[in-house]
Amino acid sequence: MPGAGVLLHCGDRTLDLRRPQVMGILNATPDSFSDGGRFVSSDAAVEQALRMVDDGAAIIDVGGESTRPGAAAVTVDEELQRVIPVIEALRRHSTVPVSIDTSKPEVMRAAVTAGAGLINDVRALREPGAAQAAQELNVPVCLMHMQGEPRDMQHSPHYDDVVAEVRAFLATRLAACRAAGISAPLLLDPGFGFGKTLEHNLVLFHHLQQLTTLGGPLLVGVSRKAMIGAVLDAPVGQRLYGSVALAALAVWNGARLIRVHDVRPTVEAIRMIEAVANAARC
Ligand code: PT1
Repeated sequence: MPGAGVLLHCGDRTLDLRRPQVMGILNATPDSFSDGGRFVSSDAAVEQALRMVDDGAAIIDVGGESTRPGAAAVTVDEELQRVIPVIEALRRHSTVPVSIDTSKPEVMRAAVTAGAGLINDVRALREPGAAQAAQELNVPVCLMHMQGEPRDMQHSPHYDDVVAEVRAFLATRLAACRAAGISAPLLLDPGFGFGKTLEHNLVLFHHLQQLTTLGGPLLVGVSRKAMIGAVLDAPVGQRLYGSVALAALAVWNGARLIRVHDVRPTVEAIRMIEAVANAARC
C-alpha cells in the first residue's frame, strides 16, 4: 500500500488521506434525482448523501455534468441550478467534506462559496479560467486524465504507451498548476474509461503503482464502469463485485481515494486491505 498519506484541508473540513478513503458519488442530474420533471430534488439527493456518510464515505462528490461516454455538454446555468442547492442542503445537514465535480470556473467559484472544499475536474483545469479560479479558491484539486471529450472520447482512443502518456500528462498538469500559483494539494487520477479502450484501462490499472511517485495522492474511479461490464459481460446493475475487487486492488497498489456508488461494500474491502498492509511480522 504505497503512496502519499496526508491530511487534506478542504475549506473548513478535513479529509484524512493518511488512510485510504471512499468518495461517495452524488449525481445531481435530473435522471438521478428527478421529482418526475426536469429538476433535481435536493431532499432526495441529501438523503442519499447522508446514507453514504453513514456507510463510511469520507467525502461526497457532487456533479451536475454527466461525463459518461457519449454525454452531451451542459450550460453553466443548468449546472449551477443542479449542484448549488444540493451543496447548500448537504452543508446544512452534515459536516462531511463536499467535492464539486466540474470543469467550469463559474461552477467552481459558486460551489466553493456554497461550501465545497475540493474541486474534482475531469479536464484537469484545462478550461479557460479554471486554473485561475482554482488558484483563487485555494482548495485541493483532483486533476484527471482524459483523451478527447465525453461526447466522442470512446470513438477511437489511441496511445503508443498508455502508462507513459497518462503519467506524463499528469506530471505536466501538476507542473502547470504549480506554475499558475496553485499551492493547495493536488490529487491525481488516471481517468479510467475516459478515452481508453478496455485494454488501455487494464494496462493502466496493472501499472497503477507507477503513478504513485508523481507526488500527489491518487484518486481512482472505476465504479460500475464499462471496463467491468466488458470483462464480466454484465449490465451496469451487476457490476458490484467487479467494482469492489478493483477498488481493493487500487488501494493495494497505492490509491488513496476511491470514487464509488456502493460505499459500504467498498469501505469494508478497503478496511481489510488496510489491516493486511499494516500487519507486521510476529
Ligand atoms: C473519475 C470520474 C469522475 N468518473 C474523477 N471524476 C466519472 N476524478 C465522473 C464507463 O466507462 O473516474 N474520476 N467523474 C464518471 N464518468 C464515467 C466515465 C462513467 C466512463 C462511466 C464510464 O462506463
